[in-house]
Amino acid sequence: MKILLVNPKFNKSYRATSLPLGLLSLASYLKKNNHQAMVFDRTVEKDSIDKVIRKFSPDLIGLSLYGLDTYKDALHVSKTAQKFFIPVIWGGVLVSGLPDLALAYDCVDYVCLGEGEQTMLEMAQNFDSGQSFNDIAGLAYKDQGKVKFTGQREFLDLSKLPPLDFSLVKPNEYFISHLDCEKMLYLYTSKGCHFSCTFCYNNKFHQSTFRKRPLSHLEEEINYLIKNHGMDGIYFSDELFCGNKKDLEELCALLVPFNLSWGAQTAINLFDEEDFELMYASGCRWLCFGIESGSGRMQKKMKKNVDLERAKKLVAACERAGIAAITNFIIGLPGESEEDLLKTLSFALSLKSSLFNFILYAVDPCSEDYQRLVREKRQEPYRSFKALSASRPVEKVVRGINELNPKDLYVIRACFMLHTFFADKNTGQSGKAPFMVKVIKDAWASLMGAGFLNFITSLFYFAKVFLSAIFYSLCFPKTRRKYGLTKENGFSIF
Ligand code: B12
Ligand code: SF4
Repeated sequence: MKILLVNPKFNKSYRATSLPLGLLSLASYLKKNNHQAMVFDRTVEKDSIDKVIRKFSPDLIGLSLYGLDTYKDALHVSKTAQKFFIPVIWGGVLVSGLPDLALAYDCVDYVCLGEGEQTMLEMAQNFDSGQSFNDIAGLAYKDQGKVKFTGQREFLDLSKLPPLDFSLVKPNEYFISHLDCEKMLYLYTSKGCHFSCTFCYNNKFHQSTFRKRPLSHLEEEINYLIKNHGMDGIYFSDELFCGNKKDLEELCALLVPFNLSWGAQTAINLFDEEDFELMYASGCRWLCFGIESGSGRMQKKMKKNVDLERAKKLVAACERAGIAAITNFIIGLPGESEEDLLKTLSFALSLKSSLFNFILYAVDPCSEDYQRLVREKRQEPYRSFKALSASRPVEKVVRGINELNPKDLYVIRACFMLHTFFADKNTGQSGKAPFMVKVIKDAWASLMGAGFLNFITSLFYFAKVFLSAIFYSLCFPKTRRKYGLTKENGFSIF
């Protein structure tokens, strides 16, 4: 079977910052099993979809949706496929949680629920033997206007999958400069996470399972990417990076000889102080910790259960070891009170963290929160992707789920955004204002790589974000004082 796997565009100017690893994994598995798979990433390729379909002439077209911004382009591709009478399947985190919304479009024939390697392989095998797809586990499809599910698919043993075949994509298109490296790529060592935070998609998508990939596969991939493309850094995009000590020691031992800079996002509870030295010695230069809230009450409520006192010590130890600690907080959580928010701010300000990431809460359709809020009638069920995109402004998100003032949330986010942008704390190798330098470098790369028009659109986007951050951080001094975002606490640009 010939399968075209398409990564849809986000918007006109945005270039993907990551290889489409999900599609690449599907394509590598299909190729290993003697099917013809092509990955076409509309965020980097220029050819029209019409031209690609005519040239490759696929039997099936698959699209990956992991963010709302992609659904319009996914529709455009699917409608084009329909004109050629080619069946279309949508997959990815977003549609796995909302299959009926995807199937409401006429041009979408199937939705893959959860991971797709084995599902796609069985589709290809059934196609070749002339059988229908309707008894393949892990699918949703329409039957006389009704959505039908073919049943839950077992999780695959990841050693059954081949190493990612990077000859199917153009890795150079995805290099990013990040803190200490210029040619960083996203890779992953595992799938899923055994925790069950109520705001996260993992609970439903991975059913709180955690599976490791064979390290030999990762080693082969790194070797290939260094030798053929000069990769000099890795961002491990695992949900739960290095779930235990043994995994961490084995991974660090593997990474030492490559002499790369690397970083990861992970749960802070998993580490001890001495782990950071081991990680630093193998090239780790940044770690992104999901702390989410400084309120013990909220930690329990969202089943995150970070031990805040321990987290504080570990963040300091991480920085001492020369690794930039990037701490993530979510503000505007369901049931969050002003007292909780004040605790989060006071906790964040007490951290020895290099960089902060304050995210405004948005209900993930795949999460336990979504189910509960809909049940309690505090959240409208999502009825279409269009309605879902329209529900994003914070005023709408916050209304009904907590007692916070949306303006306060904007001010807090803006202050931390600027704080991080200008931060020049010593983070070992990272030098002065690493984020500001990075944004300037990215803008330059965008000018050189993607052309003048793209540069102007990106510049416009950055200017909008930047000016809005300046507005919120300058125009509400009372709010800033209320949350301690003052000069004395290091918010010196004001
Ligand atoms: C790298 C990454 C990105 C990259 C690009 C991702 C890409 N092109 O693949 C960047 C940085 C651009 C990005 C952006 C965003 N991301 Co992101 N991202 C990730 C991350 C860290 C890794 C994704 C990955 O590569 N996984 C590994 C591969 C193997 O798994 P996979 O992608 O899930 O693919 C499997 C299945 O989903 C399925 N599948 C996927 N596509 C298809 C297609 C078909 C046809 C089939 C059959 C199956 C199938 O099979 C694949 C193989 O098993 C995940 C978290 C995670 N660890 O998964 C978040 C994640 C996907 N992102 C998320 C979010 C929210 C976003 C943003 C909205 C953030 C923001 N506020 O801007 C944007 C959205 C982008 C947009 N504008 O639409 C959420 C999605 C939540 C949800 N329920 O939708 C996640 C899960 C993080 C989280 N924990 O909340 N992201
Ligand atoms: S937020 Fe992080 S720790 Fe919690 S379930 Fe999701 S991936 Fe796991």
